Amino acid sequence: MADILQQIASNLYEGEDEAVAGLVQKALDQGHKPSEVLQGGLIAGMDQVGRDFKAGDLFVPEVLIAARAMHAGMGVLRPLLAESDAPSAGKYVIGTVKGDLHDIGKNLVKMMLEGAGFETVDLGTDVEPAAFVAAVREHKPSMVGMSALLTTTMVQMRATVEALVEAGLREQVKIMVGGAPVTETFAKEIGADAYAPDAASAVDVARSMGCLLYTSPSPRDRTRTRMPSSA
Ligand code: B1M
Repeated sequence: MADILQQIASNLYEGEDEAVAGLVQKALDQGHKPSEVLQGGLIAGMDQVGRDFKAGDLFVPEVLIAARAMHAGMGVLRPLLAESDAPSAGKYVIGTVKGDLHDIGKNLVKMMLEGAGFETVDLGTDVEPAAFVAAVREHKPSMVGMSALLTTTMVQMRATVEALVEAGLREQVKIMVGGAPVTETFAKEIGADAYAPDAASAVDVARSMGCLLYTSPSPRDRTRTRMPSSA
């Protein structure tokens, strides 16, 4: 009998949304932590989907069905990941950049931030630079997070940073970027304050944003750089 986390991963791969939701609940009832279920079940299953999609063994409809199953599992986990007694750690505006419809990773980042006590404003997907600017003006967050999953939409991160500069709002917010094709080097190039390789690191980086910026994906070469002296 496969481990329950493996069962979650394989049911997610098959797009069995009801089974995934039930198994996630069962794993929690058995004492698995929400973060274990997320990493070892849901993300593990979606990683396999990604590998097989890349290899041409899966096609868009199958990926969408798997994504639906991921959402079903996340529906069970969301309240637990968001549970926190802590006062608001800060306001965080988040969105997937213009031209990009991928939202699973962005939603995970958002959930983890909420779990860590951040108040989030989710702009959704395909977010124009002007919409990020308007949200910063309206909500006055301490941080703005942008997600991109396509190499072709990464340029929108730069455009958004530039739009914030032009609007005179750049100095009022810290900017974090992430998503599979995004790197720390790219983050620095476009003038973002921070990069996070995954949802858990996004929380660490956001928490430490006041004094320490940038993490790298590999623990071996993990570096943290002090903010420029202006901060
Ligand atoms: Co798309 N897709 N997709 N897709 N898709 C990728 C990204 C791709 C790598 C697949 C591949 O070819 N191997 C490829 C991009 C190639 C490239 O640009 N180099 C690709 C492509 C090409 C496309 C289309 C163009 C396909 C087509 O139509 N021909 C199309 C584009 C649509 C558009 O956006 N305009 C498309 C469509 C889709 C679906 C709609 C079918 C679906 C999205 C459903 C949805 O999101 N609601 C989909 C999916 C599911 C994928 C894969 C398989 C999985 C993405 C995912 O959800 N991963 C993906 C392959 C892959 O990534 N291996 C792929 C799980 C998620 C938990 O990880 O999003 O990386 P991720 O998020 C992580 C970190 O990156 C990080 O934390 C998260 C959690 O740890 N992170 C942040 C993310 N955002 C962050 C922000 C932060 C910090 C960290 O701070 C703000």
